Amino acid sequence: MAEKKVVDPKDLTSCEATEKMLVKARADKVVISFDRATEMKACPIGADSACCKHCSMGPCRLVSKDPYAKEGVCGATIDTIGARNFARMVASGAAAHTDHGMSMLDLFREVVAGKIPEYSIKDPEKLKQVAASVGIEVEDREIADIAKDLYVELERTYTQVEGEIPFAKRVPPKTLENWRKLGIVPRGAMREIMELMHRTHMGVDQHYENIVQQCSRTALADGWGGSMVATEISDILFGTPTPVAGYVNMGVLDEKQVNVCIHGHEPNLFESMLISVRDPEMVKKAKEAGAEGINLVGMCCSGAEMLSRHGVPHAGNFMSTEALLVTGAVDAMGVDVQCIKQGLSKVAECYDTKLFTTNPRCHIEGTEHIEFHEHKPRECTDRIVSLGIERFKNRKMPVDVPQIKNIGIHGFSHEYINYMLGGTYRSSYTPLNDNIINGRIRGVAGVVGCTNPRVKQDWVHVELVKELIKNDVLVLQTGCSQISLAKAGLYTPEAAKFAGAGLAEVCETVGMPPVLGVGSCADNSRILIAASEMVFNGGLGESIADLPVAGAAPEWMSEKAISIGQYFVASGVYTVFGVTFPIAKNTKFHDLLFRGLEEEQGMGKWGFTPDPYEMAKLMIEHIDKKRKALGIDKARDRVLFDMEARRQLDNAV
Ligand code: NFS
Ligand code: SF4
Repeated sequence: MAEKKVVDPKDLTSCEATEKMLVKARADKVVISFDRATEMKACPIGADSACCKHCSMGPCRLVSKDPYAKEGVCGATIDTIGARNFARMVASGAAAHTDHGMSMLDLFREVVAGKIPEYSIKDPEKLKQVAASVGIEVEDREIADIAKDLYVELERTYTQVEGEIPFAKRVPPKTLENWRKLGIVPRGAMREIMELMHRTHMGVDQHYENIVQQCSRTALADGWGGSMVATEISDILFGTPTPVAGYVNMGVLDEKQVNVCIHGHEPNLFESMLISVRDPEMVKKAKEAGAEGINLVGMCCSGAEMLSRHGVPHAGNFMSTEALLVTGAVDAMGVDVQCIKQGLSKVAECYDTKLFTTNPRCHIEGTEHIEFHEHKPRECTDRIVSLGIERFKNRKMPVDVPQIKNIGIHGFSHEYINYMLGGTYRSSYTPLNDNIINGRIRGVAGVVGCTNPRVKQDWVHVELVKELIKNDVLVLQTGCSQISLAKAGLYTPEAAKFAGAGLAEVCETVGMPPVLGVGSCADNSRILIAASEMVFNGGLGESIADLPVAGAAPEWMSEKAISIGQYFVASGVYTVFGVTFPIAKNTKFHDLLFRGLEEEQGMGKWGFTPDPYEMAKLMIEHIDKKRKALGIDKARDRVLFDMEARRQLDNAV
């Protein structure tokens, strides 16, 4: 039998805590996804999406080295096959976000109808703002009436058969005009996703350009639809984030307390859990079991959302979820939907952690299911806590928690950025625009997305972001990427020292970190809104495509990331992905995504490189290209000269 390949943990992750737990897992003979990734050689044909199994005349494999050498049995070319596979990723990713958003809207409807006493409208101001933005009358009206109207209006985001979705009203007019010209303003998400699935069925759409058009429309139904509704409704129900200090990393686990972890994407499960762990009865029970208290921590996106909204400690991102259980310190873990590795089930069993699925959409074979019912939310969360307390009392496993935690400031919603920059009386994006125009800030980048065992965990995120801020690019972040940088200590105002002189000056004046965390992946919609505000404020062009901005998902892995990428591109943003890009090079389809969409359709375009320095270079070059087109490239030269001149003066003294 061949020797198993063992990779040095240092090459698999730059997260010290995760590395320690990987070493421990190996010693304990427990396999986690880092080692499964080494064992599983990625299929090179699949990696390029050069295969099709859409019908049983196949599966058909085209050789990606010479993509036009062969065709599928039905005659499908590489462009059709590649575009169809890509489209299905968009459809699945968009479905995940929009189904999540629809759950939030279901919750909102029930809260407004007074059927869930546990929740209420926490942010009536935001309710009014959102309602007004979609044309609902808000003056002199009861909150409950506005809320009812808003529900009806936002439901169209999903169900509308004809016409534009409500949040199309928030899109800068020039951008919207372009979408209308291209026929990609979304109708309801259900319709767009259904049509995309139909078109990618065997023998339907066999023109890659036409498939890509529906990809854009579907992805926009996610970004400006489902995801945006998820964000706005969560803010209305649970509060709009404002900066809050919070800890990240595995050191947030506390050996002396009952550790409860929530991992997934739906804030309602987490919000209810927060109420459960604070219930004096529950705390009493924990103390009777010998614990000092109950310690609630988050992981992945709902974790990032709770960190941003309430400062709830965050234990780690996607590639740390199994590793966290290896500590032996997690007494109970509740998961809902998305990015939940099936492997957690076995690891939980090995370390005697109580693992529970809670959402009817997500069961795991061999894992106990305690359903979370939105009308009786605490039934589920109380039970998870009780079983966690039970496990604490009978802890059998040795506990080994890496004592590493990092403080940072999180929770920069679009509303707060507005306020922070402009102050209460003149809250606006004008100061941001001014600082971009005068060149102190070169541009804005969104760095988001997953971690992936095919690359060294966190490393690509951290190196990329450091490179960007060093070059005066302000970085907005969400999801697992936000956690990577928080672990690297970039979420403190002091991290301004890593920034270039211009950006550092702005950060110091405003007292903000050079990297702003805005929440979960669904909260990427906040970045879209920020981009629109930059357009509305003036001086930086008329459409999102004119802005000196760029996006990246350097360690992406999920189909959701592809949907996000496509909606950023369709919105006008140059978006660079790392790890691998799931289409064959040297094809017409590739050329369309990587060039044509920008040059021929006035959108953004895709980019790819696994290398963080190259990625930063591509993004900065794009930002500079846009600055030049706006005629503000000279301003920046002057600022740089000023800085240099100042330094020379300093040296002379
Ligand atoms: Ni986004 Fe969140 Fe993380 Fe990636 Fe998964 S948790 S929705 S998909 S892995 S950032
Ligand atoms: Fe092959 Fe065409 Fe069937 Fe795909 S749809 S499996 S390319 S025959």
